[in-house]
Amino acid sequence: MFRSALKPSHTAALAALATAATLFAPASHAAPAAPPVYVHMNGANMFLENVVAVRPGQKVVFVDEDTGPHTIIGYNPLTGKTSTRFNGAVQGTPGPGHPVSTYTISFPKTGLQFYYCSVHAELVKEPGGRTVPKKRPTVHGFGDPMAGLIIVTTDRRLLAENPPTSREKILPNYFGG
Ligand SMILES: [Cu+2]
Repeated sequence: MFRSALKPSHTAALAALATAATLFAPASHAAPAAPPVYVHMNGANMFLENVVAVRPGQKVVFVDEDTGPHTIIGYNPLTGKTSTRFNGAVQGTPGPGHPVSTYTISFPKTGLQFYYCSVHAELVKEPGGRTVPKKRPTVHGFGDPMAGLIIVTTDRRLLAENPPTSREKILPNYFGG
């Protein structure tokens, strides 16, 4: 009884598998989805990997391993306009073993996506007309403003130049304050 009771469901499972195999067979020819590219915020009020390249649709994940909060806001250096879509915020973390706050975005088309952190940098229009991020005078850190660039491209050479840290979500050595 037990065995015969199992049989129909077993048969159904096999049929489902066969159907799934048929359905998904063409997908095996497609390239596997690229893993996310990670950009880390550390204790230096910087985006550690401040230039990365991704394919259209590939995820960029901003990871705050700092103790303080940051924002990630897209802007157009030609017009000075900030983006309403590319506009994220992340919270700080007490340190290793605690959860990290992340912000994920992807871009459907190729192009250049400039961004900055409005907590630690500000956008300034230069005399030539170009808008650039500058370090806020009160912010500790290096001379460079907290800003970065995402190159959305299908160029394999550019995609291969991402720093090794951009492949790991958590970097053990970059918790800061
Ligand atoms: Cu910041």
